[in-house]
Amino acid sequence: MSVLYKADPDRGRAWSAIFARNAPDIEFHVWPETGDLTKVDYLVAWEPPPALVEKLPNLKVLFSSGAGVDHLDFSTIPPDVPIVRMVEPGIVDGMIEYVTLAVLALHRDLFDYMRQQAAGNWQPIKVVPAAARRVGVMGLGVLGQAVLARLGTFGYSLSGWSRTAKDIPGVVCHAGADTLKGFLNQCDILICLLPLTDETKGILSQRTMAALPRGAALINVGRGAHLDQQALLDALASGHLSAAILDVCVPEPLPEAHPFWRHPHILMTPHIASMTQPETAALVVLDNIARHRNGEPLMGVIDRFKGY
Ligand code: NDP
Ligand code: OXD
Repeated sequence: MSVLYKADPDRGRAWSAIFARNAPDIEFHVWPETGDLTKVDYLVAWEPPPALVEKLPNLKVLFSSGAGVDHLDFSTIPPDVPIVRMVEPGIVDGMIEYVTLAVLALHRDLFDYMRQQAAGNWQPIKVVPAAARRVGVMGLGVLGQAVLARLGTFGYSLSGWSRTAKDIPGVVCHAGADTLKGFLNQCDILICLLPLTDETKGILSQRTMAALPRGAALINVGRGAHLDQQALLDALASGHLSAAILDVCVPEPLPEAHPFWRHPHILMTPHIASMTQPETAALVVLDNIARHRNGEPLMGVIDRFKGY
């Protein structure tokens, strides 16, 4: 039994130690050390080289080392090989922290206070009660729902949007493209936690931003390709949007001269909102390998047709 890990090498060493401790019968190889490729049963990967999968004739399951699977080219993965995305507590906790931080920063006007401090200006801004701040999440999956549950503890007025209908206590849920405008009309802070698919690419468009109330703010923790960058610059320039917090962009990193870098109303972070944590993720993959060996259903298998 052999596992090949092709993702962050530092974290790979931690994965290797966890496998050695918990499943010494499984060979664990951290890229670029691969062992005999014809013996690889399971691949754990982030952005694998395009030709890698065809060199693995005995591949049984492909595990994405992240929650998203948009970095994989499905056409290179044999149809009978399930693709499993990462659903693990470490990613969830990281995303809850990041989005909570971002919402609180926007809600409590930190952008304005940073500008005021730089200008030597001591000027209180009226505090908006949390119940009067409407926070909306696009994507009501594992991460969207976890984030909403935590935001609910602050008392925000919460809504969410997904492809299929949801019933989440304390959250006004909208489903489907026809409901998008109505959902956006009610979001003072919009959080994108969608997967990147053919349907969601470019969804943070001029039209989407125009549907938000004047002065709204955007948090993008989905993927950079969700966002129309020029539309954001235009919306900030006109004052229709007040601020954006972006953890993802295209390309990553942005070129040095890109206007986002020094924009006074944009805060960027280098795709760190949440990260797969070896301590929890390796155990989740081990559990899935055990399920596979026992002929049980795997957790987190994606639907290639939907793209997530
Ligand atoms: P899930 O697959 O659990 O949830 C995806 C959600 O998006 C579902 O609610 C789904 O709707 C909804 N959705 C998908 N397509 C559409 C559509 N066309 N219209 C409306 N809703 C749609 O994913 P996760 O919550 O685990 O992760 C979401 C994304 O977060 C990842 O794909 C990744 O891009 C990003 N991410 C970013 C990280 C970072 O550090 N910045 C870290 C981890 C993830 P339905 O429920 O109806 O199927
Ligand atoms: C992920 C990510 O998809 O880190 O897990 O973006």
